[in-house]
Amino acid sequence: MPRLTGGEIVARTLTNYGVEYAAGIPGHGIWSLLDGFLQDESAVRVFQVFHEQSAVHLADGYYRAGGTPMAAITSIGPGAANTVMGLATAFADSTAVLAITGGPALHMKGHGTMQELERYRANDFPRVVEPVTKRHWEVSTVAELPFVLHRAFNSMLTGRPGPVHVEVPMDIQAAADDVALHDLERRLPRGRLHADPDAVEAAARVLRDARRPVIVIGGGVITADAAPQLRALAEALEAPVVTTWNGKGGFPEDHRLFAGSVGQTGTIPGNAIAAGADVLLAVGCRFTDWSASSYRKGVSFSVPPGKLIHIDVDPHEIGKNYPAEVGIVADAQPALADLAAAVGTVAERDLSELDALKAEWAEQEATRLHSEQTPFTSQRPLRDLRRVMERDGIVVAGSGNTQGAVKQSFPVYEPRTHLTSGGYSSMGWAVPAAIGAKLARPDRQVACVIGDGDFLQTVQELGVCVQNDIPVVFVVQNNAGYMSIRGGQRKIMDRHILSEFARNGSEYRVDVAAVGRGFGVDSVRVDSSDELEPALARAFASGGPAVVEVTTARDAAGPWVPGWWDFPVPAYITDERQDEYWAQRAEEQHQ
Ligand SMILES: Cc1ncc(C[n+]2csc(CCOP(=O)(O)OP(=O)(O)O)c2C)c(N)n1
Repeated sequence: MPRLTGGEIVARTLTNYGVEYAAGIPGHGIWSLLDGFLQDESAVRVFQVFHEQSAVHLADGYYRAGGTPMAAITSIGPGAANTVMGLATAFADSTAVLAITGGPALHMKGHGTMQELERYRANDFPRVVEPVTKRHWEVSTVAELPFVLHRAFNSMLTGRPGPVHVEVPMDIQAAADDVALHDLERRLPRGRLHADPDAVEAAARVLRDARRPVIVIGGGVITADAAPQLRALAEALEAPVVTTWNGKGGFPEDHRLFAGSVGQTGTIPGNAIAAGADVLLAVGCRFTDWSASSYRKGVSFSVPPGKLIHIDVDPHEIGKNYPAEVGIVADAQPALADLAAAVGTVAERDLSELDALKAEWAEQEATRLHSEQTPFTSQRPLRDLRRVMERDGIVVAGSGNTQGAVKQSFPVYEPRTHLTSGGYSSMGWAVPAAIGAKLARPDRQVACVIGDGDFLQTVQELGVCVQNDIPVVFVVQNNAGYMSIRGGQRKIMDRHILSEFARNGSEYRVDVAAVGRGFGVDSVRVDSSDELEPALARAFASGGPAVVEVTTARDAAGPWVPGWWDFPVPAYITDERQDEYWAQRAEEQHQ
């Protein structure tokens, strides 16, 4: 048995488990552990970021793009506390991230050591991560570290993945013990969780009798690498497919059966087709209010009277937001294959309604996609970006208008080519997540499409791209404010507070291209539509990181809103907006 310090154990274990990268910021609370990565036996490359939140987002983007985990490693106290946003974002969307943070030395715990919170309970940080992680551990001996690490990997990678946190006290990082390092393969289950055959048969019966079946897919299809099985089933059933935010990419958007996306910023055909289903097959989706139009009957879904077959690897999701005719707990890949085998091939369906809705939508979209107006619509830069990007390029969407516009108007064709922080919709996520995506898939083009507000929350990570030659193209839609928020405020309140960037009552617009140049990134601002496509093409051709700032309109630049989202109207507004809100709210089905 080798005699190893806590830091050496972590570095060697990550190496043995095939982890290629870690990201973080050093501090006194983690330096003994980070030092372990300097030994010859460690093959993990450690990146330094400018904010610990970004380290976690970067690992999150890496997992979403490539399907394997990386680690985020931070110091004690504030360094550790800065991971919370990253963990929450990863937890909401069920992505695997390993966060390792330092902790007070055990012999000092509770004495109020530097950066320790102890007024309520000694070393209280680990409790902060409880609601934002799948599991967390506080290590108390060197000898238990190998065990804790294989438990952490087992937890984050199996079933419904999620972020995990391990706190390693400073003395444990430095102390040594005789330990055996474990083989991860023997700590993970083999194969995938298959469905109960009776449940599959019950679902097949319902599907065989369906007149208007529709499949709705969420991020679970992508996590389970189940796109081929999904496509085979959809084609056998001739069932249209709709996607949630995180399901985008699970089905090729140029396929005849692709109907669109669902929810408030879904598409008209996506919502209409899904709401018209007599049988809805949901795979790896949790029916958030955003995707389900706040459960308003007939807007995105009609369950009941439609019957729901719900496949999810997490039993907790079955029956949560809609009653399931058949609930199937299984990994999407075998479940869809078994279901396809059980259903067989059904008679051809008339898809003329779907074709007509899609044609109508394409016509409506064309006005914004091809618009030459300046400042630009949100959609025009997307059109030009799609033209210059390869089919398998990865788009990472920021929060706000770009997130909805990408969902609606940037078609993708393969799993893991559309990344969005759907569930938590965190500003600050997209820049580091795009960097992580490029690390995971250096062979692919990666574009980060983002608003100025979101960009400015983690803009400093441009420096990570430059220091490490990571060629992400950042397409920054600069509308001088949080304009999606202003749009919502105006819709409900007819006025707004904050949201615009202003100085003495005039518009305040950050010179994003100059900021990019400040970090050493090739940066341009584009103000005319003729320049868009060439500028984007040049950005990819440069082979380095690039910022393309596009000046977008403050008004009418957002995505369409074909669905419904429940945001309450203040009681002092007593006009038709209040009546309309309550009328629509009365149509919501919460069960
Ligand atoms: C960390 C965080 N804070 C606040 C919000 C609420 N929010 C959602 S979108 C948005 C504005 C985004 O601004 P920008 O990136 O400029 O895009 P725009 O809305 O202008 O298209 C805000 C404040 C959020 N999602 N995340």
